[in-house]
Amino acid sequence: MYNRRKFIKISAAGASLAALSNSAVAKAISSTTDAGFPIVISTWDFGIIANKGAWKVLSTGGRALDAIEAGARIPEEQDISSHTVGRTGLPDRDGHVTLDSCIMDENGNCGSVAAMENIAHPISVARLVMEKTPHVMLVGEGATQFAVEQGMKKEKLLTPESEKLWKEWLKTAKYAPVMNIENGKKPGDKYNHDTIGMLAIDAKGNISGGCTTSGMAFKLHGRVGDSPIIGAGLYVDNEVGGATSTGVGEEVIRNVGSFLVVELMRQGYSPEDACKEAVRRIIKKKPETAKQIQVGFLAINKKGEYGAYAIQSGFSFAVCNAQQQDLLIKGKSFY
Ligand code: SD4
Repeated sequence: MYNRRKFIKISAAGASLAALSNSAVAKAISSTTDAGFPIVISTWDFGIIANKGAWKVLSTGGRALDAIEAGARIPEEQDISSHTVGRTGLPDRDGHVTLDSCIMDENGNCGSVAAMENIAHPISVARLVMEKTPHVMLVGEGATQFAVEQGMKKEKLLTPESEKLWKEWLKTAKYAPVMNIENGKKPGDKYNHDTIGMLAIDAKGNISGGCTTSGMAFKLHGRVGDSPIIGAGLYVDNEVGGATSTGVGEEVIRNVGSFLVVELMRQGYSPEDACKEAVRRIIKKKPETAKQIQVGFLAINKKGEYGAYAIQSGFSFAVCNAQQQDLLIKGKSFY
């Protein structure tokens, strides 16, 4: 089924976001949007390139799960500007690039890898965990070993540029991973660390989601964020919708954020209102911390309506459907 109708109420145009991508149309959204399906939505500005990969699958009648994997692999492979996903991710405090990812399908199946090294495509390993093992999650060396056994290439991931940035950080930065504020940027914002979280609905109306990240830059070795945790960084219920998160994963885990968003949608909240309520709970529990960090949620419901909400301004998400392949929307925020 292609798009039935679309209601986008535009408020002020997001001029600063327009600069993020030449092809992107950046707009502030003031209501939920019914976009129908197939559709794919993804966090941050690099969601545009990920969506394009997913759209190749969705627009030809493919399955949402395949679209998620195809889309997430693009920033894992290519996004040399971000240093937050896959091959170009920044390392931990000790110089290891450790990757977190998970994936979930329309049947409630899920797979995940955490703190995995030397494999560039954690989203694909997460899918293999889901499909080829009786488990949900593999971590560290076990995840790498499994990936290699499945035929994936083991390689050094620390790029010369990431190594340089890490060495610079070692010289000056105090070790404080959650509050890793450099140059006035907030932890969890797009300058510090971003995750690509993706949600797709295919032509049959089935929902899948995935997320992939190198997590918090210069984190403690072994630190795992929300992105590979089902219910925190991602949750899909094919009867209701899906949600994913970005930002400081510790706060998302504490509030089981993505599960909460989906459960709120089950109770009748719109995607945007569900995301707003999940953000509100994070702020309510730790108001002072919340002022200093970014957390954002992105959600879609069974009808293809989508929405997002973040603690801080600056959160963006990308939308791709039959009408538009490169829409970039500015998420609303509390601050
Ligand atoms: C984490 N949530 O590891 C991820 C990183 C992220 O914007 O999304 N940053 O905590």
